[in-house]
Amino acid sequence: MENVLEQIAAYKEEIAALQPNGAASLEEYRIRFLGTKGIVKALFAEMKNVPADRKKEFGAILNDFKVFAEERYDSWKAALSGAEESGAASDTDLTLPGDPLPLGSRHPISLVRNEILSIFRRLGFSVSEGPEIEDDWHNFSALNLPENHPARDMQDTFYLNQNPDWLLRTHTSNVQIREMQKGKLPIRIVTPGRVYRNETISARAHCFFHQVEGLYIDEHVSFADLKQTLYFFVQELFGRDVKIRFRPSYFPFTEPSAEMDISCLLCNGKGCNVCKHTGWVEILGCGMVHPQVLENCGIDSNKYTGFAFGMGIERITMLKYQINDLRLFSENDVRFLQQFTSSL
Ligand code: 2NL
Repeated sequence: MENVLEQIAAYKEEIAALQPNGAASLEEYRIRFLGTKGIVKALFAEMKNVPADRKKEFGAILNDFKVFAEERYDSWKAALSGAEESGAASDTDLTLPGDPLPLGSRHPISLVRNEILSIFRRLGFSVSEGPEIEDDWHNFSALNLPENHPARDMQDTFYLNQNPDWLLRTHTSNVQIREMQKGKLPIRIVTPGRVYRNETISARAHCFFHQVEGLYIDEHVSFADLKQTLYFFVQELFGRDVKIRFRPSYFPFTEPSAEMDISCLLCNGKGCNVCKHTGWVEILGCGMVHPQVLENCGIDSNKYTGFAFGMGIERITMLKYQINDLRLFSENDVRFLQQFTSSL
């Protein structure tokens, strides 16, 4: 009994001398003194060894000690959480404004591509993508480009050194060829993507650029469908007042073929530098898919017809934002890029 009382007095002194210095030591204290296997519990277990006539005295001392240990714990804990809330433990001034996170902007090519795709999606076209490294057949042969066609020339096409049958695609038609080969009809797709041509870099030419091509194949698709689709497209992109005209043209993969002009956005058709005083600017090439191209992909050209078109995104972006040098698109000068914002 006397031993236990001495022990209690020693614990009391020990607790009184403790300094709170963190949540970990607070928890250590709780476990040691107040836990289910802690000192307070153990002292209460001593009760059974105390002679009956001293139980009341011992019980009172023990209870005092328990209350003392608990109070120390509570005030220590309160001091700690108070320090956390007020930030007193660090020198951070929580009232200072935060560091701004600068928002990037989309590349103008991405903005215009997204706008183009969203217009065609509303017409029921779906978006399809494919490989930039392609074989000769999917890029050229299937499209009715004869073996000796100038577009296949080393000057225009990047061939891979490892295998001269492989090349960097020169248009996104390869995606449409692959879609046609799947044999699921009808087809109504637009194919955005980067394409490559071996050209000397200047204000008007680059070794890569971006295209959106479109393809619609079903029974009874006509040139009238092509005209209405493209007319709707340019009205959505450039506004209701835009006018269009078609000029006959030639592509090996379409027959008949045409180039489509829109009335000049800058001078409204009166004549300026952009339209070279003609009032019109070319924006895309198009035509009815050549029957041989359909047959090359296993589609019955007696049953099915289709139209196709292709446009350069850079060209349309330059028109829309009056940009006069293609190189700006690939130099990543933030002073140029920061000027473009949009929801798309
Ligand atoms: C242009 C002209 C064009 C096509 C692309 C095409 C694709 C298939 C079959 C038939 Cl798989 N045609 N694409 C048709 C006409 C013109 O692009 O000036 N592009 C920048």
